Amino acid sequence: MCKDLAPGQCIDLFHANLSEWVIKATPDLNNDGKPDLVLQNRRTGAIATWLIENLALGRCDIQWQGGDTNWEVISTPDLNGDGKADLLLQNAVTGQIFYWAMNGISITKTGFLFGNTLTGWTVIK
Ligand SMILES: [Ca+2]
Ligand SMILES: [Ca+2]
Repeated sequence: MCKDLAPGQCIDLFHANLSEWVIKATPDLNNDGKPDLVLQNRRTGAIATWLIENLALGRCDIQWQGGDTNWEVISTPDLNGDGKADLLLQNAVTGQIFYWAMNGISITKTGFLFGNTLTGWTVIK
């Protein structure tokens, strides 16, 4: 699904339905010392990342097209210690916790941190 869109393409992509997208977090995805954007579509659950470069919108990517709104980006810790933020998602129904290891706007690895049902528990934001 990675498209690695140029800034102009990103603006076209988000402009069509900008009101559906919510900024979930502003982690430093590419370790340049500056925050970037993690957005989630409230209608579809789709997840996108968008680099900020020189106070302007840079490259972006739709990481997941969505289709299950139970999955929510809940935190963006650096899980593997490479200096780049990663994404933690939690399923609101099952409580399962899933990670995406990130290199900028590219996903390098994914997996469950906790794949069993974890009803009633949420990761503190
Ligand atoms: Ca950055
Ligand atoms: Ca990392």
